[in-house]
Amino acid sequence: QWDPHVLENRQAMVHLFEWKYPDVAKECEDFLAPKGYGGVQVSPSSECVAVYQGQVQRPWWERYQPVSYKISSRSGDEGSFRDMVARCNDVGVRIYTDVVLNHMTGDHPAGTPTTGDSYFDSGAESYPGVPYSAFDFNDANCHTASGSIEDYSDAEQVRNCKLSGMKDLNQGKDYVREMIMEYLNRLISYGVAGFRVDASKHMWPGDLEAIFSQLDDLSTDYFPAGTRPFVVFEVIEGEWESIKAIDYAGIGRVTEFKYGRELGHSFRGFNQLKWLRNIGEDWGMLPRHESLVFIDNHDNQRTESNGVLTFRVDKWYKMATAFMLGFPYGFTRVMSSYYWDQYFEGGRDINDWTGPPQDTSFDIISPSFNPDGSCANGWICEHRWREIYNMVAFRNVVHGTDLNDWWDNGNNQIAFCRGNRGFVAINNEGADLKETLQTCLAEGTYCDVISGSKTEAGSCTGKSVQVDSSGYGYIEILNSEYDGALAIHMDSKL
Ligand code: AAO
Repeated sequence: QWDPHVLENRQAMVHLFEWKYPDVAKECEDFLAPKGYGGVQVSPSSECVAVYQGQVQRPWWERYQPVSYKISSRSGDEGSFRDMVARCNDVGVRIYTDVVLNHMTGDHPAGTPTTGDSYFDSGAESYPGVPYSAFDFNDANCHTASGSIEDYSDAEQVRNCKLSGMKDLNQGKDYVREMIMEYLNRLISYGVAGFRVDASKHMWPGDLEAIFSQLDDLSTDYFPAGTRPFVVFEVIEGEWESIKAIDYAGIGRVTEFKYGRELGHSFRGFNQLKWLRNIGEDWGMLPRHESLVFIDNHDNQRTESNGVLTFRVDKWYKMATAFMLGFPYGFTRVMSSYYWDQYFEGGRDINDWTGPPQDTSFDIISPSFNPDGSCANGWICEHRWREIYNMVAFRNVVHGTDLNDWWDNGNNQIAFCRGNRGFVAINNEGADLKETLQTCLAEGTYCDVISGSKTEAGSCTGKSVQVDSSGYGYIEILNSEYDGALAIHMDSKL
């Protein structure tokens, strides 16, 4: 349940946030497989509430309020979901579905529309599309005055009370477990490789273990017999809270939020890059084989945009991503976003609800692509930025090696090797980096995959590095350059 079941030479996944399933399928074929991405996290597929609340018209977050486990959302229906899974698997790209199992909807007036054909009555806690009724919820087990979580330091409340007022399912009940397992097994039968389990912190590890240990093995249409589903539990470990990410690591991987936050902190200049040498377990993070890491996710790119790095600070973002993809810690997830206009009031972006690019009938608009492969019409597609997809290839090439030959200037210029297969340098100093460094690579000329790419004809569209017979090469990253990193590897040899 820790293994993402990617192909051996594909060691990163991408979160195609709010993409439609036919677009994901096409992206697997046209871009992800050729560039070496191993898998895709897709937004929740279950039927959910369709939110129209004043200014807030079809926010992205409606998908975190399910009304049933039918596959029916703005990303597509059951048919398009199945087609996507098949087409991605056919080109060796895995699909991981975001699943919302902790709760159903918040309070909505009677007659509120859904993304499918199910009716629901939040007041009566009636969700006939599953079906769930009031008996299936945790109300009797929650003892706060409001019925919602009031104190995050109290694990009992966090798990038995409502998260943001949403009806909290009791996963301790056999019936609820059965409904959830039927849903997850259905997704498995279609060929998904695993799940991102939303709001896991708000469910008891024992209940999750009961559910996830009894699920079917993955479909033998695509995986060897006896393969267990990959599971990543979303747990945001709060410094002052009693619930720890490690509490969930015994049943699957866990999101390691500290990693992206620490990188944000470092690249923004609050901590010298030289300290990153041993980021990971030594910094109190999860064991690397149990953690999923990312620079930002769909939540904190909205709520912590002064802390974590996002596409809006692109130079730092690409440097931090290069570090993450170059560094041997955790299974890596690349975020792929869409653009929205921020508007801050009282320190909060009041537009943070804004949904994906959509037409006047609120249907999601497919991304379009510029001649250079980048996305247009509102989609950011960080995963299509050269500096990022070339570092995914780097990670694939160096997979199986550890870190060696770390160098730093005592401050914000760093470099390191991955075995004798790859070398990365990063300059976040207010000054040029001009050093002759050990690259650990065989003698030859290498194409820097950050400033350019190695072409099919074998030339380089960016800078190149000359490596001598003892592995040394002259490395230059000027402060004025567009990108603050440089990376070369075995396969970028010219
Ligand atoms: C919407 C409306 C609400 C309304 C509700 C019901 O916005 O006003 O009441 O509907 O009608 C998303 C949106 C929500 C939305 C919801 C449902 O974000 O705004 O509510 O869909 O439509 C906690 C959870 C974590 C959760 C996160 C957002 O633990 O699981 O909140 N993430 C997932 C999804 C997310 C989704 C849901 C769950 C719900 O990724 O998209 O919500 O399905 C602290 C706590 C964390 C807590 C955060 C944020 O974290 O520790 O547990 O996460 O605060 O509240 C430091 C601290 C750390 C702190 C962090 C804050 O670093 O160390 O402790 O900063 O960023």
